Amino acid sequence: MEGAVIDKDKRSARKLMIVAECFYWLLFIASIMVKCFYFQYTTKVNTLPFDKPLNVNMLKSSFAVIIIISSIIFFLFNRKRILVVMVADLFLSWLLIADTIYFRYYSNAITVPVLYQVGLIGPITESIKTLFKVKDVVYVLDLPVMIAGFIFLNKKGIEDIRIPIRALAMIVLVVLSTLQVRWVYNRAENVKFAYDNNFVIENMGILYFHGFDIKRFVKENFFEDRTLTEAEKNEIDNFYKEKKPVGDRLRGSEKGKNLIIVQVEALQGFVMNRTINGKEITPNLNRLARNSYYFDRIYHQVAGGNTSDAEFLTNVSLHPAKEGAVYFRYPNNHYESLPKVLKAKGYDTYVFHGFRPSFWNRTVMYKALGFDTYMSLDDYVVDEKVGWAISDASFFRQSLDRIDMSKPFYGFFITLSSHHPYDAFINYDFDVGEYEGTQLGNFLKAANYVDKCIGDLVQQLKDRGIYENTLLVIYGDHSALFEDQVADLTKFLGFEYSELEWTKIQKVPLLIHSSGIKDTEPIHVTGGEIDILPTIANLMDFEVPFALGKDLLNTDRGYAVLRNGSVVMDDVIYLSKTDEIYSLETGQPVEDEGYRQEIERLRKELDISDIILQKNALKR
Ligand code: GP9
Ligand code: MN
Repeated sequence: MEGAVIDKDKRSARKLMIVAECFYWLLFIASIMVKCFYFQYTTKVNTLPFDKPLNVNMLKSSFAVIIIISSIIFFLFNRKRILVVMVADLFLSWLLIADTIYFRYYSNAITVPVLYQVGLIGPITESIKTLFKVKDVVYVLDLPVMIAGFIFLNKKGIEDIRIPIRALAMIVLVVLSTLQVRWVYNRAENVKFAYDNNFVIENMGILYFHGFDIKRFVKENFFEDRTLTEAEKNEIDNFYKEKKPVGDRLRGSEKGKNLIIVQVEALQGFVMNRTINGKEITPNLNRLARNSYYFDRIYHQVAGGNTSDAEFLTNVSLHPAKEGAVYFRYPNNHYESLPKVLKAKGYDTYVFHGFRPSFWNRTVMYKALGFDTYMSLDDYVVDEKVGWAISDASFFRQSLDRIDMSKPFYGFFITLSSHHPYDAFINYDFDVGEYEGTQLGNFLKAANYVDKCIGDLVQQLKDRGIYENTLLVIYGDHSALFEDQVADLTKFLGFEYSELEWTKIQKVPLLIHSSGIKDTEPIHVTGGEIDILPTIANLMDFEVPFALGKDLLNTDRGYAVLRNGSVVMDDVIYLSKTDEIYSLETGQPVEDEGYRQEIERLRKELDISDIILQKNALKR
């Protein structure tokens, strides 16, 4: 009789424990879910309305990730599981608080590389107080209950659950949740994940993003051998030793001036000095080119990082990564760069780009490149919108306002309005005749617009009294039109499509202008974006021993090594796809051992650049 009563008591005590434990798990899942939800909106990664499909899917994915975490804890920890749930709650709350504060400052969530970039977190410690908002208390509201609950359950004794049951529960939940995550992933615009971490967060949720980031970091750092071997060290040293300057013509002719570099979005070379219906497409650039070192055979060398690769080529004079974007893959490397060199010479260094700062991982990468000031979309007043964001006209104006012109400065301006597919210019007033309504036509209008903005920029430099003392460099980042536009483009430019002809038009204009450069002829030497830095260094009289490019004004033989392995020289072109050399003049294949050897030697530049990136070799 007594035994039965004790049994009954035990059973009800056990039931109570099960209910209490279920409640504890639910509280954990619900709290983290609420905190994730709060994170997504307080950082404005996701925007209203709450019920739009993207937001609903983000929540589905977030929920699934929490279930995965919970099931793994349940399986692994048996009687310690409640302790681990509490620790997980504390840890995830801390992580989300850190993400929030960091995000309010940098418009990015914390990534693994950031964790050991103390320099980057440095300035934020000052502002943590100001960045913390009262409503962030959401992150800690559940903690007292979580801790008290743990003490209570622990005192009562946590029940042992057999492995098969735990394993079964975990497998079922992990499989279902993973399917849910995949489902959301497949519905997201996941190609964009390569450009911007915030797209991942927006579509998949912050917890998924951390998993994604850890996976990427582990792959990059533990599955790739990143130690520089003695042989590689020698290979790099020998390569640089052989790269001797050919001359010092114009050395220091622009010494001590301010430097403004304008990287123009999608400014492909063929628009220069060309008319349509009797009107110049780029009258300002054409005029400027006649008073500049104007290079008309510069090939873009970008790869998977597109715009960001062009920035990297210009400021570091290394090739971009073979795959993916160097800005995402190697933000932790040590770089020697144009901003660093000029900073050491007493210049203030600025980078300006009117788009979201997480795009191409710019916040992180501009620190690594050594820019003092980065003005991003967060810092501009979007008083005029064209295409993706602020218009180039307003962008130039507001950027110039930001510069302290009483000191020597380097300003790197990256424009945006003329971004593919150029729809923003459909109604723009510039007559493109038969190309009206086509993508090519819209691009020509975009080029005309950005040309006008550059004309205004030069006028503003004059009005602000810095024109005479500024070296102005302008170039396009990459091509404007893909092969889907080949029909219009071949008609417009009057050529017949072939791999060779297509490669030949992958050029961007490069103008180096200052008030002292007058009545010039175009310079036809072959080069690439990688050559911009050494060319400026000669004119401004500083050293860039780390640069892989050449000084375009002191070169006896032009060439450009493209990231796909093709090589363009002054007279021939080697196409990696066909492994053939062609004469640029006749388009006919050329078989010549001398060329082959020279091309092999030039292509070495890619290997050296790859080693430097993969092995962080400039750190030495
Ligand atoms: C966005 C801009 C465009 O910030 O740089 O990048 P893209 O799509 O040309 O690489
Ligand atoms: Mn671009």
